[in-house]
Amino acid sequence: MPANLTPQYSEAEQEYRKAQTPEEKLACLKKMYALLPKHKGTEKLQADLKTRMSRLREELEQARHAGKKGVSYKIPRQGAGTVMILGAPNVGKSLLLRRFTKATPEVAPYPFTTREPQPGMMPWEDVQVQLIDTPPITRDFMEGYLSSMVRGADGAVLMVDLGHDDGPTQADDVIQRLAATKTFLVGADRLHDPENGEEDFDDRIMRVKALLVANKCDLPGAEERLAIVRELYGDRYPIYVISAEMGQGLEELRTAIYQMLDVIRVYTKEPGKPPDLKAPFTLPSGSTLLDLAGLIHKDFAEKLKHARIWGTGVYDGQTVKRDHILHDKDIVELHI
Ligand SMILES: Nc1nc2c(ncn2[C@@H]2O[C@H](COP(=O)(O)OP(=O)(O)O)[C@@H](O)[C@H]2O)c(=O)[nH]1
Ligand SMILES: [Mg+2]
Repeated sequence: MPANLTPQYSEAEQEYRKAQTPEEKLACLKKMYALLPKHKGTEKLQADLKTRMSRLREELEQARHAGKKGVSYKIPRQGAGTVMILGAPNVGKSLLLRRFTKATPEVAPYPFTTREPQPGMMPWEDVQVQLIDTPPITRDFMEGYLSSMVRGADGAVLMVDLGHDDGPTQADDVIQRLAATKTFLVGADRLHDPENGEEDFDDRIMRVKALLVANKCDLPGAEERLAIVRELYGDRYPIYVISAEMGQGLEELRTAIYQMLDVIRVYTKEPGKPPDLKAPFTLPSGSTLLDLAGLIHKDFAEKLKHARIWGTGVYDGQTVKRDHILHDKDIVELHI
């Protein structure tokens, strides 16, 4: 340690040792540098402080760039599937989440109330679907993290405002914004359409099942605007007409959202015991007995010998093999 360092310098140095973040460290180093007597005896220390400061600046710069690209929200998947609620500002996304779930996002008559994605669980019969309310998408702006969230979801609800004249075209802005990130909202029947053609060779392209929800059907002029919506989107998406405010169409929509997931429910039972009818497993349609076993426990898939099934296409308690295709509401007794 060179001589004649001031007590202030030593204090600053102590602070530096305790600093937690790169920002704090940099601030302390700056202070130390300022307090350091500049003469030949401290030259080495001056150089050392400068090196450390420039390293920290680099580190902060990199973090800032990474941060810009990578603000992401990790919402753990829950329930039978995850469906994003998408749309322009003020179309009623947050109110829809309130209607279907216990979540309480802010609902307000001005745009950009919702800045962060907000999940909620929507009950449907004996299962739950995860809905995620999102910040608005406009021609000019979409939160950077949204496209990857949409790509990771099982489906999307694209909301259109029947309450004002821009509603129909605003929906197209949402579609285009996402398309610019190679994320395409498509009707379920187009998910694996051979006419998608060569697009299918581009592995950055992601198609996400969507249905279109025309909201605010209670407002004047809604009918005329609905006609435009049908004209513009009717051949691309199934259209559900609702009023989130008044409650029209909500139960049909609830069922449609669940059905969009294309899953089946399967109940399990242990030999000699009644089935657990409270907590079904959900699996993609077309899943086999082996898929179910793997979902319950990876050891189960290996050890599974056969199963008995009560349900569709079998007689009660029929013994089936591992590749048997399951149906909605089957009750399965696994034998390992
Ligand atoms: N008349 C009417 N107003 C609605 C309906 N749905 C939502 N709103 C209103 O539209 C405004 C925006 O709703 P909000 O859910 O915050 O929209 P978001 O920005 O898409 O989340 C609020 O004042 C709601 O009360 C509806 O079906 N009918
Ligand atoms: Mg909102």
